[in-house]
Amino acid sequence: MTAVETVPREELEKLQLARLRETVGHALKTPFYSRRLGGIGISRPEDIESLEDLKKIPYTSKDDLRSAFPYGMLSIPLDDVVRLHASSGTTGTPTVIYHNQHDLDAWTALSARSILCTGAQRRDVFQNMMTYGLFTGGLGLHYGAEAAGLLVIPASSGNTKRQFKLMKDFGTTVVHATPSYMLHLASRMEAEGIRLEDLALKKALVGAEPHSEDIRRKIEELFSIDVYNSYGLSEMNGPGVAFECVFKQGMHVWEDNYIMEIIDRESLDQVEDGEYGELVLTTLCRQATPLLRYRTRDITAVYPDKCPCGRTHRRIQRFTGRTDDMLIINGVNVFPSQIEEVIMAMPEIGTNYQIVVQKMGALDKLIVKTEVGKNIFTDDTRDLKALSSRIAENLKVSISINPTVELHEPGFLPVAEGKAVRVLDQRPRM
Ligand code: ADP
Ligand code: K
Ligand code: ZN
Repeated sequence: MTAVETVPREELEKLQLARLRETVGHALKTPFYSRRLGGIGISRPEDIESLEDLKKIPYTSKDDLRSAFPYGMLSIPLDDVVRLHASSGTTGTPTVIYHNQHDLDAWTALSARSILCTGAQRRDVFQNMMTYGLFTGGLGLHYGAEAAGLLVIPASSGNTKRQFKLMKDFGTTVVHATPSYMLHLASRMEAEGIRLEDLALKKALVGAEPHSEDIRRKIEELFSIDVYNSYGLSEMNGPGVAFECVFKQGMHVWEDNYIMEIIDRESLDQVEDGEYGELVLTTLCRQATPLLRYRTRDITAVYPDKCPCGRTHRRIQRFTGRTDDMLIINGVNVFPSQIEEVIMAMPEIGTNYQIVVQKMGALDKLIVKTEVGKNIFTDDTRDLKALSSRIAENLKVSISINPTVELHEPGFLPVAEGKAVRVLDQRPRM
């Protein structure tokens, strides 16, 4: 355990204040924040006198990030940027986070800390089954696991057969995946001829999507392993924002790297520890894209008591939902507005559509139903097939998910009375 994980709260707050000032200094170099902070009389880091002063700063939203696209929130010269990650915006414009080497090193240290916090060790073999790429799930913990000295298998997501083979061949002891993928693996085990004894699995780190305590227990029983909850979001780097320790009672938010606030979703005022509200985070160790009071839209509560592990960084509860309409489909974030944008851009398609999300086995399935002109429904189904694959391709480009597309005659879908019910999330409630 690193010393900062158990630092007394008073010292932790001093460190937060010093780092908040630095962060405000970086933020002032961005067009977006120089305007915003200037508007409330903050023009130098020293204008932040105490942590209380953070409350003067307006919240930052995903829309702010989008409106600053591409470089409005960048605080350093492009020459010094070494990587970017992007996640879906509410429409076609993604939200982009830039990193310099300092930022990546800080993130690596955090994800190494997170992995070690679950009791993983140098001798562990870590199979990373999260997607590598613009998503942060893959690369985020990859570098952390290497820095922590584990043997990393950069398997990326999908291809169940190969995942099992890698696990068997290299004696994988720790995996990183979405909880639904873990359940999917379990359901495929018998068909793939894998017995539990063939595997050396001890732990799974799961995140990127909401899941219940029951799901955790189910995965633990199916594989006879320990499962730890992992939270992150691209805007705050990615995985490594909050992680469970071996006590598995909530996730420690790494408060030396983030200032955490929980706010009432209506009044936007801070709630007491123990009460549920929206998580708001401020980066403390990021130079290229500092974010002040970022509204995550994720709903959680702080555990009021101390963790038996001795860490002083506060823990948060499992997330109970979001304050916006974002869907999480197999760990991938999708806004209904992104789907609408794709559909509306295709002249062959009418204006009525429906988005259905279901469970197919352990995994999520996205079905997009649209109405098209009657004249396309002839005995020759080639046009229909071509159109639905074109819609599916366009959606895949926009949301990185392969949907099932259903085309229907005009009048098939329910007509909207008042507010249209366009999204049917039919997955079981957790
Ligand atoms: P990641 O690849 O780490 O999931 P994204 O930016 O794609 O990052 O998605 C972040 C969002 O995913 C969060 O805002 C939250 O809604 C959801 N999420 C991530 N981890 C968890 C978790 N452990 N439990 C519930 N939801 C989570
Ligand atoms: K996600
Ligand atoms: Zn703990």
